[in-house]
Amino acid sequence: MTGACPTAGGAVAAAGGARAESAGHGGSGARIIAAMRCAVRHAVAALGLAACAAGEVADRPVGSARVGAPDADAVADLGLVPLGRDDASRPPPRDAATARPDAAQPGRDAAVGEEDAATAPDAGLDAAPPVDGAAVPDDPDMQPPECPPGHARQPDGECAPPPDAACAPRAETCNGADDDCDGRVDEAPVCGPWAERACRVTLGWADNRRGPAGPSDTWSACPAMPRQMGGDVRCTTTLGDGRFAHLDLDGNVDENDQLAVAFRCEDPDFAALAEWAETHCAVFLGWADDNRGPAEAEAWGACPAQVAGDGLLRCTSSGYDGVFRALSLDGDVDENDDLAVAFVCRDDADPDRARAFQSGAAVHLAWSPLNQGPPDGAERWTPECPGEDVVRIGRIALPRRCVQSGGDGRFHRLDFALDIDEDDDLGIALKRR
Ligand SMILES: [Ca+2]
Ligand SMILES: [Ca+2]
Ligand SMILES: [Ca+2]
Ligand SMILES: [Ca+2]
Repeated sequence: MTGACPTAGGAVAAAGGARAESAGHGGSGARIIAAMRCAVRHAVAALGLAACAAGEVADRPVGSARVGAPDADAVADLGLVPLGRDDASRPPPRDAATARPDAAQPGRDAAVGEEDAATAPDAGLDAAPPVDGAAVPDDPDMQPPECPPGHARQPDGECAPPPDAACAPRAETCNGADDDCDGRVDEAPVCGPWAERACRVTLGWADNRRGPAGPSDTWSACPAMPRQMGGDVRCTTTLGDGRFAHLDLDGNVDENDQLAVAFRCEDPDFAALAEWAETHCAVFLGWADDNRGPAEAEAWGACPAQVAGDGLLRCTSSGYDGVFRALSLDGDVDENDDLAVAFVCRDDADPDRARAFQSGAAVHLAWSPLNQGPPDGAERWTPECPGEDVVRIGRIALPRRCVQSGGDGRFHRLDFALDIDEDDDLGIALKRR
C-alpha cells in the first residue's frame, strides 16, 4: 500500500491479517504498519477528529462512516474504543508490554495515575497499542481545563490538592487542624462549643462620655476583671459557660452615653486557633434613633465593611483585634431606639472555615426594663432567643427581649419598647448554636 486507505472492512481484514501474520511468523512489517495506521485513522474518523481524504476511500466516503459493526469490532480488535461505548466495555490492550505513555503527552500521562487513565477523555486512545509512532489526536476541545499547579484530576472530574499521605482521616473537630484530610481546616460547623468555652464577649457602657477617648485595650476594669458595675464606666464579660452576663445601666441613657464591645479568645491547648478566632471574627453592635434600624440587614451603616461608623445607623465592633471602640449614642434613648448585634467571621484564605465558625456560635443581646432582667449568669433571658417574654408586676406587663447574631453574619435588631434609664438591664451571652 502507498498510504491510501481501503474501505473500513478492508482495513479490518488487513489489520486482522497483519495481526495473524505478526503472531505467526512476522510477516511484512510495512504492511502491518500501513494496515494499523489506516485502522487508527478510521477510528479517528469515527470520533470526528480526523478523516481520510474522500478520494482515498474506494467504496464509501469517510464522512459516511458510522461507528458500529463491523467498524467498531475492528476498532475494538485493535484495542481502540469507538465513540459512545462505555469505558467499562473497553477491552484491555492485547499486549500490555506495548502500552506506554503517549509520546505526544509525556508530562500529562506521567502525572496522572490509573484513575485518571480510566476517566480521561483520551484514555481509550492512550490505551491503544502504539502504531508506528502515530500521533494520537489531541483536540483541545476534548480536553478538560488544566488543574491548578499541584492539583490533580479526581474521579468526579474536579481538581483537588493531592492527598496528604501522612494525614489519617478522622472526623473534623474544632482544633485549627484539617482532621478529615480534605485540605480545609475546621470547615464544618464544629467550633460552637469551643467558642462558647474559649472566647469571651465584653460589653462596656459609659455615662457622661467617660469611656476611653479612642480605641482601647481596656474598658474600666475589663477584661482583666470579668465585670465592674459601679460608677459611670461599667463592663461585663461572658464567662465561657454560655450564660448571660448582666449589665446594669445608670442615669438617663441619652446623647452622653456610650457602648463598646470586645471579643477575645484564649486556649493554651489551641493557641493558634484562639489567635485565628480573635483576629478573624468580630462582634458588631449597631444603634439607631427614631426606629430607623432595619429588623435584619447585611450592613448597619458603615459596618461590617468598617469596624465602626457614625451617622444615623451608628456601629462599633470588636474590630478583629480585641480592642474597645466607643459608640456614642444620641438623643434620648427611649422606645424609638434600636440596638443590633452581628457576629462576623471572615478569612479570604479560607472562607469555608470563617463561614463555619460564624455559623457555629452566636452572640445574644438582651434587654429588660425596671430591673426585670434575669439574674447574672442566667441560662436564658427569654424562653426563646430571638424572642420576647412578658413579666407581670401587678397589673403592669413588662417585656423582656432577646436577639442573637443567628450565624448568618447579619445585623439583628433589638427594639427597645420603653425609655432607657438607670433601671434598665442589658444582657450579653456567647453560645454555641
Ligand atoms: Ca477538613
Ligand atoms: Ca479541625
Ligand atoms: Ca446619660
Ligand atoms: Ca430616642
